[in-house]
Amino acid sequence: MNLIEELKWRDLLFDVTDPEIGNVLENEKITFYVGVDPTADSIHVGHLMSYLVSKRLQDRGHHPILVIGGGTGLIGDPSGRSSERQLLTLEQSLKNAESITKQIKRILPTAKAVNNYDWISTYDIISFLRGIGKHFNINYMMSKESVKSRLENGISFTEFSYQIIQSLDFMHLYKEENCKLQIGGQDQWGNITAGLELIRKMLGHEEKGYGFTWPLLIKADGKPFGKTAGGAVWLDPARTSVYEFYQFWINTPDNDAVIYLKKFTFMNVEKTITLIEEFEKAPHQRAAQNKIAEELTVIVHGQEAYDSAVRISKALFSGDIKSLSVDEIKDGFKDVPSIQITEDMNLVELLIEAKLASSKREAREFIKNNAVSVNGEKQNSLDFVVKKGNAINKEFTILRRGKKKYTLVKH
Ligand code: 629
Repeated sequence: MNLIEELKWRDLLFDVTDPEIGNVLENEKITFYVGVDPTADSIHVGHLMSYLVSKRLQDRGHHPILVIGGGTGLIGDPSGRSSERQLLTLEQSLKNAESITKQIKRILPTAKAVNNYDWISTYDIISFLRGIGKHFNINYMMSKESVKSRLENGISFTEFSYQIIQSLDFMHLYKEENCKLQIGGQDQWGNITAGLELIRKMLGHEEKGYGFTWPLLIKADGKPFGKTAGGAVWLDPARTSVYEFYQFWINTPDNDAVIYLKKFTFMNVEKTITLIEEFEKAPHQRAAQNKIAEELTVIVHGQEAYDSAVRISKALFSGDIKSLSVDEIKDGFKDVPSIQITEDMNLVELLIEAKLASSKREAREFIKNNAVSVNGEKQNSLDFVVKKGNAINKEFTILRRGKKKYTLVKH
């Protein structure tokens, strides 16, 4: 299977500007690019596809350029948005660009990363309007989905102009880096084709660039990919802990698992097919989810962080939390119900306070039946007192009733 066939098989091709790109990718090693705007100081799983598709191209010998939109981030892409964006300050945009660059370089360590502020900021208004603006027809610009869909509710001249700025990037990279291809999500089609147009008009009609897009990811339940009850799933471990990131993938519904396996993992096609068969025979064993979670956690956070996430998950499942570090416990118990106590407390009363038992009688039953553990150790004495002095890090105690019911007690 060649690259384009593989991308099709994985359902990663939505549109191509020219079917000839298949042969180009087969016969040449080309430079290509993908861009991101630094709207926050971290990217989230919704941005991941750019770098995973780039990795697939790089693994076949093509050369990625990662454009971090310190400049375009100051303008605001209207693509896929129903309303005007809040403007970023220059300081924010450049600071965000810096931290996003680090994240992306972890995924693609050998790729070249550039900030488009470096060239966009050099244009003055007269040379921009005369030299670039003359190549853009207003009707053409208004026919782009990103603009057309906004005409009723309004769009500023700033966002309207965005496609020109992204086109400048493609032309700049085409000229300076011999970059022949731009890739992006489905919503980027208008910006990518505008760039190709500018390349032909300014650099000559014999010049040939390419573009392709991948489809927007929609979950089997119709909801957008990448959002949980807690909001976006970020790559920055300070926003979304590695354990939460791992759990996000582990919780992939069975209905989405085969699709994710194809789109997100890097096993070759044969191995992927074998795993799909295995998964479909025994979905309860969750082979697909485990593989997806493993590969993505390792790619984004590294092997050690992945091992730690697995350790936390196993410990939560088995109740053996003694093997965890304080930080691992903090990560693993972040979403577990918690209560605050100000004094040492008898276990019977504490179980009621924690809503793990509904009465003293029930609490005593649980304790006598060996169903209660404190910090990973079974407690069957009715007189047991939970003390701050014995708390983990002198901060918290973990109560467990039965297999699954946990409460984090904060002292
Ligand atoms: C300068 C900036 C360029 C080329 C591209 C860009 C960024 C682009 C954009 N992309 C989205 C973003 O940054 O806004 N104008 O949030 C986002 N992208 C990933 C996928 C996307 C797209 O980062 O392409 O389709 C989401 O799946 O929306 O010279």
